[in-house]
Amino acid sequence: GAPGNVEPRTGAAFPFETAGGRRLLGVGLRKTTILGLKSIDVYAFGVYADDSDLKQLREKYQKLPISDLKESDELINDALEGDIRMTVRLQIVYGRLSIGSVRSAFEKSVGSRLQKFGGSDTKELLQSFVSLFKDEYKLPKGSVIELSRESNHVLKISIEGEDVGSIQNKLLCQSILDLYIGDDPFDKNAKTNIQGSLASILKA
Ligand code: DAO
Ligand code: DAO
Repeated sequence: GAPGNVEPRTGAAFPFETAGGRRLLGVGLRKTTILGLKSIDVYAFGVYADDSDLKQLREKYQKLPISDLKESDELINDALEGDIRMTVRLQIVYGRLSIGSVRSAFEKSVGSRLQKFGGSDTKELLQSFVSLFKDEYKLPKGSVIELSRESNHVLKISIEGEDVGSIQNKLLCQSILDLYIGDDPFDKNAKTNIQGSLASILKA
C-alpha cells in the first residue's frame, strides 16, 4: 500500500510530494553511536523520485512479478546509477549538531561509498564537496536539508529551501543514494518500504 509519511520513532512528517513533484517512496531514521555506546537519532529522512523518470525502467522490469521487484538488487542498482531525478529530504532530530561533525560524518559515510564505487582518487571530489559545508550554517533541530539528484547527475543541496551549492558528478549522486537504498542502508526497514514503492510504481 501507500507508504506512511511520518517517521514513527521521531514523529517527523514528510510531504507526499516535493516542490518539484517528486513522489515520496518511504521514510526512515539515521542513527549513530557516540562514545562507543550511546545511540542517538540524528535525522529522519524521506526518499523521493520522479515518476516519469522511473518509467524509463518500466520496459525492463514490468514483466517481472512484484515479489521479484521487491527483492531485486539489479533494480536498486539501476535506480542508483540511472539518470533519474531523486531527492533525499533530511529533517534534523539531534539538537546539538555542529557543522564539523556533519563534515566528518559525511567524509566517513559518503567517503566509504565513493571508494566502493569509484576506487582510488575520490579524495579531491569529497573535499571539494565538503568545502560547501561552511561553519556559518546552523542546523538546529527541525532544520530541513534536501539532497537532490537533478537531470544529468547534478547533485544539489539546499538548507531550509536555500541553495547551498551543486556539483555534477554521477559517482557522488550514486554514493549518497546508496546510504539510503544501497547494500548496507542506514535504515533497513526504510529501504524495504522504498523498494516496495518503486516496485508498485513500475507495475502501475
Ligand atoms: O555531538 O559528537 C556529537 C555527535 C554528533 C553525531 C553526528 C552525526 C552526524 C551525521 C550527519 C548529519 C548530516 C546532516
Ligand atoms: O548521514 O552520513 C550521513 C550523510 C548525510 C549527508 C548530509 C549532507 C549534509 C549537507 C549539508 C550540510 C551543510 C552545512
